[in-house]
Amino acid sequence: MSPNILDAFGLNHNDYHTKAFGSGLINSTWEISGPRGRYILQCINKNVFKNPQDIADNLSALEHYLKRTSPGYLFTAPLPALNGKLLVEDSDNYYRLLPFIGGSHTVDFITQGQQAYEAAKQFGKFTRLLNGFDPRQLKYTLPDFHNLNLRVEQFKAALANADKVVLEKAAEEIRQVEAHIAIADIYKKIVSDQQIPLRVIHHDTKINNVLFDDDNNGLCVIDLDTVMPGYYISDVGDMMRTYLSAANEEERDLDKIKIREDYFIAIYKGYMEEMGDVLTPAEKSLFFYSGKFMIYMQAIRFLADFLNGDIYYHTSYPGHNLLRTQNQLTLLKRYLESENSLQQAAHDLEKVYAGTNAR
Ligand code: GN1
Ligand code: MG
Repeated sequence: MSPNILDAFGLNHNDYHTKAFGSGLINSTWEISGPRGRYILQCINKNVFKNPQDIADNLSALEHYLKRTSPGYLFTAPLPALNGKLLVEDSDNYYRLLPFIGGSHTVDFITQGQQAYEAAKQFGKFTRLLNGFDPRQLKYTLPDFHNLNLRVEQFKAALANADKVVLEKAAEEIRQVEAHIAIADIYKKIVSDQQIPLRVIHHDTKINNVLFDDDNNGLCVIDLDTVMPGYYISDVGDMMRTYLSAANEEERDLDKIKIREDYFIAIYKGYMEEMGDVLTPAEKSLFFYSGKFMIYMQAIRFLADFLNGDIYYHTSYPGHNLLRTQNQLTLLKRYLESENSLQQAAHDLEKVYAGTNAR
């Protein structure tokens, strides 16, 4: 990052200390500290977000709405640069500056069911507070981001274009992805029958996108680039994908991938405490499916990137994306093995959370 970026935000780069912060696969983040306090600086990858102005427009619209309807809600909006714009550009990237919320912290590895509960509650709360906001007012910052139909098409295109050696290396993973295509067929039907409504959805519900206070209560959700119209199965599904197993998507020892049923229950409780009154019966019936949907889609995306020669996700060793694919396929397998007991747990909880008035 060039020091000019800080200057553009009115922070003299000689006075501010910069340190890497967090661990995203797409955007880079720094903590900036100096005379006027602490900030978060984020770099937005131009190759991924083709039109970052859409992000800024979405955030302004949401901030405006929430200020009026939920003034106490902590909404982490970016700070304007000296020229009044929310984004500063150099040749490769866009940058934005956010206030550092004092007394807050993020969590990189989820180690307690309580964290899953708090996070699910924050993601549920976000969508609930925006229930009166027409999602169609938002721009698609990443068009077709969680469109599983398109991800399947991209995977097929990658298959058609991949070279023979790569195809051989991934033969078993390709077979497994094809064997689970029914997961994509269900999605196709959900969309074509308009079974569930569009809502304001976060689309990146990893644990490090939640701010916690010093007592480990959830404060709010952050990293709002992918907030756009979507289906709730994206948010709940990505929580399943990233909270249920103690071993995350980078784990190479696949035996460590196990489903923690108590975390599933925690996600259910946290999310439904907020959204139990809002979701339709059709949406609720897809609660378990949401995990299949997101785990499968991530497996496909990692595999397509491997086949394409690692052009999208940051990789740090050869075969990294193939390993991630194996990891996600293992997670999917474990998740499906737990289906009966997880479905039962959701069913038992449904009576408790249907109609509880969200706070
Ligand atoms: C990317 O940048 P990060 O790590 O928050 C990706 C997500 C994937 C995730 C997998 C814009 O998120 O969709 O789930 O990697 N974001 C984008 O780790 O593609
Ligand atoms: Mg992120």
